[in-house]
Amino acid sequence: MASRQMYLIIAVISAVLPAVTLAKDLIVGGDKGWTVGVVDYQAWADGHDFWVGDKLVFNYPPGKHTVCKVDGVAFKSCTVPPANMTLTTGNDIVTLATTGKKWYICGVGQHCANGQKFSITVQPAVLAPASPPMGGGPEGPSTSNGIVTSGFQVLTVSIIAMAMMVLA
Ligand SMILES: [Cu+2]
Repeated sequence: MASRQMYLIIAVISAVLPAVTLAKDLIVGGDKGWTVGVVDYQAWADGHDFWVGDKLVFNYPPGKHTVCKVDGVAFKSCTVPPANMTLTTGNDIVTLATTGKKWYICGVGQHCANGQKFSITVQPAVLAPASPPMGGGPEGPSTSNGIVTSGFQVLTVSIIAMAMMVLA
């Protein structure tokens, strides 16, 4: 009986929580924006969680920088893709549509070589509510460290705890 109620609670939480986590806009570099020589973008990326449905916002004066999505090899070598694959508006919004590793660089001059680049790991929008809050997950993203415990996971645990108290 009790376990049946738990399943019901988990089902309800599964249905509700993804909506809570959707559509988060992340301003790359915060109020410094997308620039060169000022922000450690990898440190910025490592300090955030990225979920499917989130948006990356690149703010910069048009003409000063660009945004290129590249693969891991081009990321390392700072190889700039063709112009038609480059974003240039100065308010470029990239929706994270799929899970896995993504790499972004600036295509102007030596900016990438000078640190205007970062990689992220995008996680699935729906996280199994039963997974432990500090567990790191089966994917074990390289950016993961103990500091990054998302509010989402805290919320999940809180809701489960409250639900259990109500039914106790
Ligand atoms: Cu640049």
